[in-house]
Formats: sequence, C-alpha cells, structure tokens
Amino acid sequence: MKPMRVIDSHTEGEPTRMIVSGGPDLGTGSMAERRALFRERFDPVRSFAVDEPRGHEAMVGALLCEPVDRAHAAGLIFFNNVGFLGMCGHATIGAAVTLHHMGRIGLGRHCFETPVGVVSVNLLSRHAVEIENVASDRYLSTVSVTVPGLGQVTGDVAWGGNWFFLTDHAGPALTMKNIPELTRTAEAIKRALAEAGITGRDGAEIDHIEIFGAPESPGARSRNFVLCPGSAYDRSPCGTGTSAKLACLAAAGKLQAGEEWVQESIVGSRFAARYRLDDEGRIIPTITGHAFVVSEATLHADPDDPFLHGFRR
Ligand code: PYC
Repeated sequence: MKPMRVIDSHTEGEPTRMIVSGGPDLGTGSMAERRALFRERFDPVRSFAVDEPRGHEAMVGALLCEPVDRAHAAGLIFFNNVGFLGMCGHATIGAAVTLHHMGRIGLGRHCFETPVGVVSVNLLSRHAVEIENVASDRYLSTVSVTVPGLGQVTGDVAWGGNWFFLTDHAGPALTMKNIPELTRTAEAIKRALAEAGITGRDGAEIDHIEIFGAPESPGARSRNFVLCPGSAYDRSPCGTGTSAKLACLAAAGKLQAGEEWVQESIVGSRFAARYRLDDEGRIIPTITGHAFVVSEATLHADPDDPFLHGFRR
C-alpha cells in the first residue's frame, strides 16, 4: 500500500476522513461501480483508513475520485468502520469544506457524484455548506415490530440516500448520558426488523435506526439519535437521516415544500433542512450544516504492523 494522504474534518461533530491520494485505483466507472470494486478487492484499505488504531468507530471515510463527468467537481465513495454507505450528508459537507481548504473549489455551486446519484453542493462560506441530496421517499409507513425488552415499536421506513427506520420516543430520553442505552435500544430494533423480514426496497437491509424526541435548543423542531451500521452513533443530525425524516414528514402532510425543519443531534448540533418537489413530484431535500478541517496527515502502511488492516470490537 502506498502512503495515504488524508484530511480530517468534522461536520457538526461527526468526523470525516477524506482520502486525497494513495487510495485504491478503482478505474473510471460510475461511483456505484467503483464502490463495488472497492468492496470486493480493497476492503482492507477501508479498514486501514478508518478503523483503530489509525481511526475509530465513528470515523467515516470519503474516497476522493475523479468524476465521470468532467463538469462535476468530484466523485466521492463513502465508507465506515464496517463497510460502505450509499450517500453521506455530513461527509459531503465535510468534503466540500475540505476541497475548498485544498484550493480545489471556490464558494458557490458544485456537483459531486456519489454511488447513489449526483448531489449538488452550495459552498456558502469557508464552513457553511448547503447540499441538495438525492430524491428521498417514505417507503413504508407505521410499521410495527416487537422488540425484546421494549415491546411494540412503530415507525416508518424511508430512503434518504441510505435506508432508515424512523421512530418516535423509543427507549430512554435522548441525552448524551443515555448514549450506551440508546445504542442498545437501536441495535435491538435493528435486529428485530431483520428477524421480522422488514427491509427497504428490493430487500435492502435497513442499516440505520433513527430515534426522535423533543429538541432542547430554541428553534429546533426535533432531536435525534442515529445508529449507523457498525454501531457508532452519528454525532451530527445525519444528513441522509434528516432527508429520510423530511420524506416522512412530507408524506404525512406535516411539512410543506420550502418550510424549514431544524434537526438537532444527540450532541446538540444542528442541520437546517427543507425540501422541494421535482418535476416528477419527488422530494429533494436540502440540508445545511457546518464543517471544519481539523488535521492533515499521511497514513503509513508498515508491513510489519500487526494492525495494518485495523481492528474493531
Ligand atoms: O450524514 O448522512 C449522514 C451520515 C450517514 C452516516 C453517518 N452520517
């Protein structure tokens, strides 16, 4: 493995590690094809980059790629401590701020290719980014599942670039002190959904669980706890999770196009969100958040390192 240059940022508290050079050569296909190749042939590179001891369980990676369409600013492939993501809202915001830090993009509008579609980004300032996500939708409404220790939990299944089960008031209060218990609760819900055969479209695994409660800060409409695949919780309000939430609110007639929804995370950070309807009536979410570059580093792959390909619990 070549030395790998990475730039780390956080978006509303959630980390992103962007691989800017030294990543795997994935050819020139679409981001979905390159992600498949990354998963099949280079998974040890993923764990090298984000798992301990070079990373940690909350670290989300973004491999910077040449876009297929030269009019686009970049291609991005997202991954975490256990595998690959479709889209990642916080990491897209982090990538925009990082590319600006590198002098690769200026303020204003840019398009990024992702494995699930093209996402448009408006870099409003050095730190503030508005992303227009892929079309999002509520797939199943008012689904009930029996969760050991919790009883019946009811929620919606929605797509926001990843698959989510969204439920109100399941388990303990949404406080930082309760994060271990919230994690166990969300893991139990995820297991129960899988055992009950409840999936996203085409049998897709529901790999994100989102629990909602009352917000704490003025102006916020809701607070969430989001369990990501790999059992880390999202420190940000989760861009794809907030998109899924907008889709559910819109489908329930509880949020109109253009109306603002401020989503607060379990650590108290916020995304401002709204949606528009495209020509086909699909929900196109816009999420605004802030990111900060925190470090630049070169990761060295020493063949004698017993943890060359990382470890995780
Ligand atoms: O912001 O979409 C997001 C996200 C997904 C997983 C972690 N963050």
